[in-house]
Amino acid sequence: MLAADPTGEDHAMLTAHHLRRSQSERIVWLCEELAIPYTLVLYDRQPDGLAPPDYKALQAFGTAPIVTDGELALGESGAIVDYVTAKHGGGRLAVGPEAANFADYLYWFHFANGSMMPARMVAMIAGRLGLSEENPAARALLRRSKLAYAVIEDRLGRADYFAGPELTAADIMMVYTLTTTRVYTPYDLAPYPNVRAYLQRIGARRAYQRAMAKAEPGFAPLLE
Ligand SMILES: N[C@@H](CCC(=O)N[C@@H](CS)C(=O)NCC(=O)O)C(=O)O
Repeated sequence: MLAADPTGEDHAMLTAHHLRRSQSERIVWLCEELAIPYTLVLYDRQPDGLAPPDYKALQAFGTAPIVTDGELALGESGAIVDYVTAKHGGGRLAVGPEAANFADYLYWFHFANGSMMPARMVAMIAGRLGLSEENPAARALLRRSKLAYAVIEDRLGRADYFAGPELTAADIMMVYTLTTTRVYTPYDLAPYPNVRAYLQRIGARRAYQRAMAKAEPGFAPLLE
């Protein structure tokens, strides 16, 4: 999957290690949006859902996503997105402090894994433990998912993309939390028309289509 780089920079060593149905789809999508050369390696989850030993061996914590770049093995979605945009993307898709939407960009970029993913994880664990909103402790925890969807719905009623009128790396971080995460914790998007319209905009992007076709062949992205 290596291609000639029009900037002449050496990106040939950047490898996105994608664990199927995981947050590492973000990195494939990012590389496609930036149109940078990269190598893609796919890994299947083990029966227990964990990454296989060869994935774990890439980096100390061993969770997806991981990229390798020469001698470097880097984990954590946010760190990787920042690294790839800065080091290989010439800063494209990032928003700097000079921009009026800098704070929005930072907020939504970090909301993805700082608030939304934990809320979805809590919902997943509650579901696996058979806890519903009938349980007072679970109700308090599950409220966070609802609140997260409510603030996202409000945001997407005021802007086409999370940071403003253009797609940014904040969207790269957020989209997984609204799509593939629903494989593990289904969530009815019917009450959220702005979220549904946003996901249609994302699904229409050629880079997103290419990324999902390469990263998740045979899997229809959860855009509805
Ligand atoms: N905060 C981390 C979370 C990484 C994470 O939990 N990844 C999951 C996939 S979505 C994983 O690797 N699961 C398999 C495993 O733990 O072996 C990040 O964004 O990189």
